Amino acid sequence: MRKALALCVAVAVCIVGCETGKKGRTIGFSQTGAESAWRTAETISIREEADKRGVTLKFTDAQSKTDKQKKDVRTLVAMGVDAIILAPIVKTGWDQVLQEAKDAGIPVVLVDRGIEVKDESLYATLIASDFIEEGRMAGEWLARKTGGTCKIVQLEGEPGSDPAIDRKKGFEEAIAKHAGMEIIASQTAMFKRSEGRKVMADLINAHGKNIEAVYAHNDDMALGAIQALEAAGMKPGTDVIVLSIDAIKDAFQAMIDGKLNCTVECNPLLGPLAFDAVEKVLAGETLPKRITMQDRLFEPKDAANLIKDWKY
Ligand code: GZL
Repeated sequence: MRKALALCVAVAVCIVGCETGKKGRTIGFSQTGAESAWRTAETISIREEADKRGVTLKFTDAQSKTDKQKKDVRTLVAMGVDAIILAPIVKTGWDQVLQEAKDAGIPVVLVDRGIEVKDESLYATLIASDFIEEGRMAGEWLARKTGGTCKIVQLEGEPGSDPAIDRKKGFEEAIAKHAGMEIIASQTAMFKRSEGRKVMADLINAHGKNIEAVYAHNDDMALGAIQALEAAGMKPGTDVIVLSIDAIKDAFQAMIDGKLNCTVECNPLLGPLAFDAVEKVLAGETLPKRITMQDRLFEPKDAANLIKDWKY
């Protein structure tokens, strides 16, 4: 009898211990900031997944400042977290910081934006969309829509960021095949809606009715540009074609309202994949260097069906 009881107690202690051990993980998440609705959706996805898995999340918000983000990562390293999830504002300048994480035995999983480092062992994997493909899809759509003749203004994302660099590259490669497609102005609006409105107002003052299309690297800037076009008495979606990337719910609404003509998907709900990757790395598994999200292109005809159940 006593032996059976001792065995039960031992088994119970093991279950609690194992469960606690799994739930005892502390993971750092270095977020870029809160520059767009997309970013907010990504933050919610990571937080919700941490809660679901019983993980303690140490969240840092770089407020769109690269120097602060490097300090944030150093703080997480000093805390001795088990792993770091990093959404890097910019592509370059990460070698030293990530070497410190590696030296501390803390693996790094990149989400949503890539980096350029000399030693690729400094991060376990990158979970992100293919931004060149997103830009290409947008450019090819506009070429089809306009028959290959169009004067375009481009609203670019954060300078030096992976999506801004590659969405520009993909779009410009696609339109280069059409002699009649010309980018008459290209300026950053930092992925922000308010900046998109301000920059677009300036571009309207400079180029006016010469503008036939607006290509924005994200929906927030496109929605700001739509406000500026309307304030100038122009009709976004009809006089001026507007296209962008992210496919947030507000973009579907703008398509239903006839003000946005196209948006390319870029899924921000990366929490489950990010924590799957963290758990595999902590279990000693080697991951593929890149896990690429698949993106679709949406037009107004798609919006009404999708908007009701759309998650971000
Ligand atoms: C894409 C992400 C971009 C979004 C923007 O993975 O980095 O940053 O397209 C966000 O909306 O600000």
